[in-house]
Amino acid sequence: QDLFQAPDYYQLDDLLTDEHKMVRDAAREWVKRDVSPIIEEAAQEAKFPKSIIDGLAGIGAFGPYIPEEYGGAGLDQISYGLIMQEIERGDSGVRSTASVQSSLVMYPIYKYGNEDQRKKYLPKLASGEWMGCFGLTEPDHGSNPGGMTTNFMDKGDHYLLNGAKLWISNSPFAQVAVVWAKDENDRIHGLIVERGMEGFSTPETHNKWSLRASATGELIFDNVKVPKENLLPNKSGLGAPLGCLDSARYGIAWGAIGAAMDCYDTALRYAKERTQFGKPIAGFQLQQKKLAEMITEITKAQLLAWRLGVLKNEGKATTAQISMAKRNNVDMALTVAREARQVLGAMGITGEYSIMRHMMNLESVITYEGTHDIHLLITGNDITGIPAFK
Ligand code: TGC
Ligand code: FAD
Repeated sequence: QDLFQAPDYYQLDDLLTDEHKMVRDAAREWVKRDVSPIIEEAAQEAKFPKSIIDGLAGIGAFGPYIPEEYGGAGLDQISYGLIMQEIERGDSGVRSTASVQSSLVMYPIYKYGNEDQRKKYLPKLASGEWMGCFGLTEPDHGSNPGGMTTNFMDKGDHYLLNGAKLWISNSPFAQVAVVWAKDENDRIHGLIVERGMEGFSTPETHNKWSLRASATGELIFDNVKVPKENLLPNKSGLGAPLGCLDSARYGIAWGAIGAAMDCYDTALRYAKERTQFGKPIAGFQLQQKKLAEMITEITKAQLLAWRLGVLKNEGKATTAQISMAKRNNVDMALTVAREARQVLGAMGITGEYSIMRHMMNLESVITYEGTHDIHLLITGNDITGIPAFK
């Protein structure tokens, strides 16, 4: 990993400020030093490496764009994207941990919470003292979260929460869960549920072949008494959780580029070193085609992410634009990973190299935060005005 070269085929660094480059380089250095050496073993053992939490907080990965008064890093959206890119160069599961904490836990508390909630939770989440998770998906409602059945009733001095969430990143160890549930009028609200509340449990989901270094689990609510002050008061309806997804999906559009860069970089170096039939395999046209297409697609994805970042900084990025970038860039990364793995031949299937791990991770990334199909339908809806979801 010492030799990692992030491809910059179109001199995109010229579009970045000194602050962007400083933030990115700090993240890159940390990933190289503290993530890359331990991540393969963590993935093989299917263990979330808790040792990285302090480091993630240190590079500003928990709430990069949350204002400093709440403990966030107060950075812009391009810095946020670059941090996600560098983390996912190490591992998509580590980036997941940061995405969830920032965009799915801190963001809703910052955006939809009141001042007391912001002050109570955000600084502890920014420092990593508390870790959070986001409960939207249910066993019977994945792409269609509006159909959720998790619900709460007003019991006077508290709410009574019942239901279950599935496939929840960070759930097995999170202290705080932002949970989406329906009230008696079928209106969706966000509730902050804390570990230790009676009737709340978080069993881990085992035997994943993907995102093995990220802990995934359930959230089970069995008559959980949630204090009334834990309801997020400033937004309700399905648009509230979907608004958080906009922010996380944007980060993933950048993150996937990092995974692709690592696969490309590994394949390029291997192809130059590996000799067959008397010459480096990089000298064969078939391998050059793979490598040339990888760098072309990475470059296109970088331009898409950068432009989206500019729009996001200006408050102009639409949900549909974010969907297009998430869909394109994750698909690009998965294709790059599959091609890169072939360049390495048999070596590509081992844990000696990161490619197979990236490839398996990206199968989750192309599924969560809206599947590849759902993002296509979001674009289709945007350009035709006709929703084809139902
Ligand atoms: P639809 O009728 O289109 O919309 C319902 C209401 O929401 C509004 N809205 C939005 N508001 C803010 N931001 C957005 N992005 C919004 N998109 C829609 C919309 O205007 C409407 O408002 P109103 O006032 O008219 O009621 O809803 P629908 O039920 O038809 O669904 C649309 C669809 C399919 C696109 C949506 O449900 C969807 O995106 N489904 C995918 C579900 C998903 O992405 N789940 C992700 C779970 S979290 C996760 O995966 C974390 S992984 C993290 C990690 O480890 O990194
Ligand atoms: P389904 O919705 O059942 O979809 C199955 C297939 O049908 C897909 O190919 C889909 O594209 C297709 N499909 C569905 N609807 C349509 C349609 N209208 N038209 C055409 N095709 C359709 N969720 C959270 O809330 N919080 C988390 O932290 C979280 N972390 C996750 C971590 C991991 C590792 C994974 C794998 C998932 C995570 N998820 C999380 C859940 C994730 O968001 C869902 O898996 C995803 O939204 C898809 O839902 P589903 O798996 O139920 O698939």
